[in-house]
This record gives sequence, structure tokens and C-alpha cells, in this order.
Amino acid sequence: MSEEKVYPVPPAFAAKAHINETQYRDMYQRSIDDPDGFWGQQAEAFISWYKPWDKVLDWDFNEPRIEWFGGAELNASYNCIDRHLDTRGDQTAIVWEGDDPAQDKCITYNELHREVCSFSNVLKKRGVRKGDRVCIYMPMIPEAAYAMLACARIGAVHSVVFGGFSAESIKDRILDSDCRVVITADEGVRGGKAVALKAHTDKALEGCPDVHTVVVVRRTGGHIQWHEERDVWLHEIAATVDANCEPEHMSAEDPLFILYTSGSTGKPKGVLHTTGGYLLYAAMTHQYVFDYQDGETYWCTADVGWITGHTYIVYGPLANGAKTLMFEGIPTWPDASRFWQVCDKHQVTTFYTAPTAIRALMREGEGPVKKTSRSSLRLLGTVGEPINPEAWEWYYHVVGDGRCPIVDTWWQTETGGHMITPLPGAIATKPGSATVPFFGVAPALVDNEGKLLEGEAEGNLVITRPWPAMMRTVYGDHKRFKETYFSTYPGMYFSGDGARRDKDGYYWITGRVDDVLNVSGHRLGTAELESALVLHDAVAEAAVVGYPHDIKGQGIYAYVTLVKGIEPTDALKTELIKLVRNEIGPIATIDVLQWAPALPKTRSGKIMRRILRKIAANEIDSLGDTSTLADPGVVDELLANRAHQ
Ligand code: 6R9
Repeated sequence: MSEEKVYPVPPAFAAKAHINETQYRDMYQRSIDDPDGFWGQQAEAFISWYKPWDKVLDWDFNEPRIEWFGGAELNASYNCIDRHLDTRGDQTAIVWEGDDPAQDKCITYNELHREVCSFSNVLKKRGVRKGDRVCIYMPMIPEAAYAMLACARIGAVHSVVFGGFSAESIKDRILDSDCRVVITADEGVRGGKAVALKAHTDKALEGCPDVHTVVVVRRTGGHIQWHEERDVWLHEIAATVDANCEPEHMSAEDPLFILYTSGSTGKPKGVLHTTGGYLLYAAMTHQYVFDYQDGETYWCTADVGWITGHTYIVYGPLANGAKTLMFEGIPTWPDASRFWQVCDKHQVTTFYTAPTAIRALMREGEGPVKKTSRSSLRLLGTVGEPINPEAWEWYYHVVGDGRCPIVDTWWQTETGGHMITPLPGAIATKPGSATVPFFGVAPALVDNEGKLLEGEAEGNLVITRPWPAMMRTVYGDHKRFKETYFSTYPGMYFSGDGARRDKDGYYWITGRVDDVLNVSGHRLGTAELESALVLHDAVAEAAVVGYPHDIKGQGIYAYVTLVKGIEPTDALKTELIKLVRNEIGPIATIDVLQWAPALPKTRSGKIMRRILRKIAANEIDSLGDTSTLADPGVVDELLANRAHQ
């Protein structure tokens, strides 16, 4: 590793920041020494409760059981809307920027209140009750946020499915959590192209007989199929309901939402988050990590279909009464200058995106950036995958003109909010490092045997104690929750990531150590991809690994063994790639498909992925020990027929 660069906190930034270095150290120490006192105080400061808690925290990582603010009551929608109305009813809550640069609008807190109340009553009218699950399959339009907040208001549990997922993926998610109502739009619009959301929904619902209602938002007016007994237009039904809806009083541990994410085995799991701890942590991290100051315009470019969109477009900013920007489009439409034009147009102060977007824009050169001012920016953020130092430096110098600190935030769907990240007024940054833990977070590194590593070390990243926004279970499968996160290293939460800790105690995330790929910041399980491939009659066996990809971070490399007697052809290759896209969605587009007469296996029949990863990464000089293979000749054959990347 080359010499590490350190970027100190700009003194002017520190002077105005919510948290400076001394405060960070003091507060962090207190959060570890006296978690009940620390979190109790934060919970009073950040959240409005109907009823206070009996106990701040009750936990046992062996069962596992995690309870924050037991006995307390609150409502997330009330916290994100109603309590701001007296002081900022006329201020903008959501700035919406359409795919088409000529389309935008501002929604005030008063308007948000009206829309969410009305949406809540629509859901009630269609029979949705407290505790029911509602699937949301939406483009990036304000109605996506209204739908989420409406669920929260009436105590329904939303399950947002990313608009880029296929009908098959929607179906699986609807069935797994038994959603009876789906909220979607006629079409989405991205990069000037329509996305057939309603058509995908219709197809998914062929396999979901219990769904009785589809609420459809009109976005484009494009042609769609209509099922009279099941489908309702939002604008039509909204005209028939009351304007006001009182928020339900929810227990702190009542579920707020389910969000599916890929694991190393089986189908995606429904990560369940509850109300009190999640909302507190969302609000607090949004305020401290983005150093949000009243009146600023904050922009997170994620899609609401991912956890980043949940926590840092909707719940965190709105709980803080912030102005949050929601962008319907893509970074390269109409051209590669779009992000920066939007920053100028709406005077964005904080910009939060993914390394894959930065790398894609970096490839276009400085021109598209430099023709904009970006003078409103004061902080930059990144999330989703490790950021390579070159991309970090480009982001810092070219986008931020060397003025804006960068917060590299490590966290996961499961963690609900930021876990390891600099606080911009407190922590000097190093390009490529997520730096140090947020308040209350106790990270540690363990070796493969679970032994805790001290000081400078590299190992598996675990968290040794609970934090308020951690997931509570896998929906409908608590056993899987325990097995996935608490069994590898008993008594600790295992992240699935590897990391290095340097001499200053800074963490450097090295990437997944399990069979999960991170493609353009999106998680994909190799098991899911393989299951999709073997659906094809011609496929006998498949193994999927990741390999380094310039833009995507990781690309998808598939080894496919065909059924005896079937000839590999380009047409078949295309068919297989299409099959996987149809099963999962366009994010699951295989980059390289190699025909494999056989796969390298141990004598007990386990596929040796280590070797497949090396071949895919072109690291053929360091294949390691192949002597334990049942048939070492298989490797030579794979090497001889390596596919081009
Ligand atoms: C928020 C989110 C989680 C996985 C995680 C890790 C990777 C996320 C990162 C990062 C290095 C960062 N990851 N942020 N790796 N540095 N700043 O992305 O959630 O979609 O569940 O992905 O993403 O590998 O385990 P999710």
C-alpha cells in the first residue's frame, strides 16, 4: 500500500459543525461506557414520543434478541411531518427533479402532510390495517415517499421493491411477506426511456392470488392493462377519501419496513426494521454525518428501492425537517454534466452518491464538471462499495474543488444507518478509508477462527454490541437471522465484510468475504444468479464469481457447464444472459460467460470458488494449491478456454 494521504478537517468547517473532534471523542466514549444514558438523551433530542420507554436497551446476541426503547410509543410519519408543521409548514420538504431537466417541483411540509394523510386513507379504504404488509414498486417520484410515509402513518409495514427488479423478483418478495396491496405507477422514466412498472406488476401478480388491490400512480399516461376488480388510480380514489388521518400510536419495536437483500445462500431475505431505534438512528446520523444545517438542500442520489434511499432520502432528512432532493433520472442524461447542473439549479449543499457513479463520470473527463459552478456544495459523501483512492481524489479535487470534506460511509441494509464514517467536522479523512465508528458502534476484527485481533490488523468485520437501527429479524425466518449473522462468530454480529485497521485505528473495508457480489453498489448473491442459470434445460451446473471491473467495482463472471450432448453457441449464451436478467432484473446482467466442461471441485464435491475467482480476475500465476481437487485437469481446461473480458 502506497503512503497514506491524510486530509485534515478544514478549520472553518469544524468551527461551524455540529460535532468537532473533541465532541466526537467525548460522545463516542460516553456512548460505549453508558449506552443507556447516551441513547436515552439522543432519543429525547431527536424524536417526539407519545409515551416514554421503560427500558432503553435489552439484548442478547445469542438468541438473538434486540429491543430498543421497550414500552415507548411513537409514529414515524408524525415525526417526519406533523411535528414540523408549526415551525416549517411552508418550507420545502422534498425537491423533486424529473428525468427531464424541464420538470421539477417543490413539496412543502404542509403539502406533504396533505398527500400522506390522503394516501393513508386510500390504503385504509382498501382494507389495509396496522401490521399488514404493503409492496411498493415505484419510480423516483414524490408518491414513492408519500406511500412509504402513509404506511408508517397507519402502522402498515412497507416492502419497497426496487423499480429495476423483474416481475419474478417482485413476485417472490410479495409472496414471502404476504403483501395483499401493491402500490406502483403506470410507467417510470429514466434517461428518456419508459420503464413498464405496471406491466411488470401485472406479470408478477399472475402468481400472487392474494393481492386484491393495486394502487396506480399516473406518471406518464402511457398505455397499460387494467384489471377492473383489482386496480385503482390513486388520483381517482384519493378524491373520495378524507383529508385528515390521525397517526397510529406504534410501539418502538413495531415493524416499520421490510427490505429484501441478497445473501450468500438462497433467496433474498426480508430484512426487518422496527420503528423507534431505526428512526432515531436515521435522524441522528443524517444530522451528524452530513452535518445538516437548517435551510440546506441535501441530495442523496440513491433510489428509494435501496436502504440508502429509505434512510437518507426519506426517513433521516424528513425526521430532521430537512429539504431532501429526489432525482428521477440518471447521471448521464441528457449528458454527463447532469448531477452538477442539478447541484447548481437547486443550490445543493450536500451531495451523496456511489463510487460506481463517480467512476463512470470520471471517465467522461473534467469538462462536464467544470462547466458548472458547484459553489453551493459544502460536503460530499459516498456509499455502497469501497471507493478506490483515484476516484476519491477525483471526487475531492474535481467535483469538490478541494473545498469539501468527503464522508465515506460504510453500512448495510441490515445496519439501517451509517456505521463507520467520518464526522466531517471531527475526523481527518484518508482516501479509501471509511475511518472510524459512529456513536455507539463497536466494530472489531476477528480471524477465521473468531479470535479478536488487536491493533493494526486485517480480518473479518464484526460488531460486538447492538445499535438502535440494527435489523431485528429476517421476516418470517428468525432462524436464518441467527444463522446468517450471529453463528459464524457466536455472540457477535458478522457483517460479511473484510476490513483492515491501520495504526490510527482507521478502518479500510476490503469488500465481501462471503459469496455476495457488489455490482455497481448493488448486492447480488452468487447463489441467486446460479439458481437462475440452472433453470435453463441446457444447463447442468453453474458457478458465478465476481471479478474487478473498472466502472462497476465488480463484474459478474459465470462458468456454465452444459448438459451432455448440448453444444455451446453464442445464441445460447445470449439466451442465458437474458434468462438471468428476466429472473432478477437488469442489474443482474452477466458480464462474462465462460463454458466450463467441468467445474473445479474438492473430493467432497464442493466447488472451489477461490480458483474460479482467480481465473476470472486473470490472476493465473497465483492459483494456489490445487492438489485437493478431485480432478486437477479441470483447471487447465478452464485456463485454456478463458473467456475475454
Ligand atoms: C448501504 C449499502 C452493503 C455492502 C456492505 C459492503 C458494501 C457499503 C461501503 C461498502 C466499502 C463503503 N459497502 N458501503 N464498502 N465502503 N463505504 O450499501 O447497503 O446494499 O446492503 O450493501 O456494501 O460490502 O456489506 P447494502
